[in-house]
Amino acid sequence: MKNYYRSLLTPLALLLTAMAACTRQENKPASPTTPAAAADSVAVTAESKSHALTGEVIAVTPERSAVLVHHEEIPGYMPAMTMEFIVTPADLARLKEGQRLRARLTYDEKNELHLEDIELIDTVKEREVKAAAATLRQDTAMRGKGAYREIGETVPQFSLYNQDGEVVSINRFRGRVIVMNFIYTRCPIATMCPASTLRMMALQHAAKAKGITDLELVSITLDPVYDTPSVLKNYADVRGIDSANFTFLTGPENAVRDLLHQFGVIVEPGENFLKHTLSTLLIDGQGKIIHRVDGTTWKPDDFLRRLPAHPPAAK
Ligand SMILES: [Cu+2]
Repeated sequence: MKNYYRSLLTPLALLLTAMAACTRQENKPASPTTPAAAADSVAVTAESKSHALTGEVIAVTPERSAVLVHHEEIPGYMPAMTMEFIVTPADLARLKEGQRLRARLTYDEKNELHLEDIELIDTVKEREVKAAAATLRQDTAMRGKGAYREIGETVPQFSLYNQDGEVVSINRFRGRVIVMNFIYTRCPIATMCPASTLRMMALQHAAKAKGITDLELVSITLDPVYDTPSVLKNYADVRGIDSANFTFLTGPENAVRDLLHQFGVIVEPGENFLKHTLSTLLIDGQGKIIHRVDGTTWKPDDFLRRLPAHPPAAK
């Protein structure tokens, strides 16, 4: 583990130097003298002119192409408040008072506020996901220092949203073998999340070619605020991912944080970047972790060989 971190120090230092050179704001990178903090680091260089927002429609004002929304706190940016936002004509036509929504807050050239990528929140589903997050929170807190799930242990219970906005509980995959990893869609380092997704796709194709029908690929986002279901759907679509047995999951920040904790994935948010480690896990049909590889070196073939007994290959 230590060597693994250390081997990443040089690319990290190069990356951070490059970032400092090309961003206007000075980011304060983690000191490269602390190996744990300097784990697989990546940068999100996207302008901070876009923020994830969750709120409730208070009024629709077509004459101004706007909606009045009471939004929740936007961490690190703005407290909860009621504000007017410009929306597209299509959104204007479908939005109604009392609806809960998730959207991206952006500014135009005139510094007017807009809401984009609006997703209506199903309050029944939201309650289910929040309840599961509360249970997970309790479980993580109770386990304390023992929260990390070792090989041989069972995965925690959780419910998140998939790329179609459906609530997916881990129990849905009972009886099926899961290969799980953790990524985020804006990861700019080709050898990190993008490569991990390509390997998941390669594994999916290889398993299909071998006639394996009980495999599920699950990618949980490290960046749930940005990676909403529609962002994940777009990520899957542009890569031509077959979603039949490849699920992307997102959900409340606290739930994702607890899962990362239990699965031993480290994420450290910076001002404009996320630093994170990578882990890929193999979970059997009873929810038991049977193999894991930390870092970027996992091989689809290795996981394919380790899949537990599966139906005979189609001839
Ligand atoms: Cu990444």
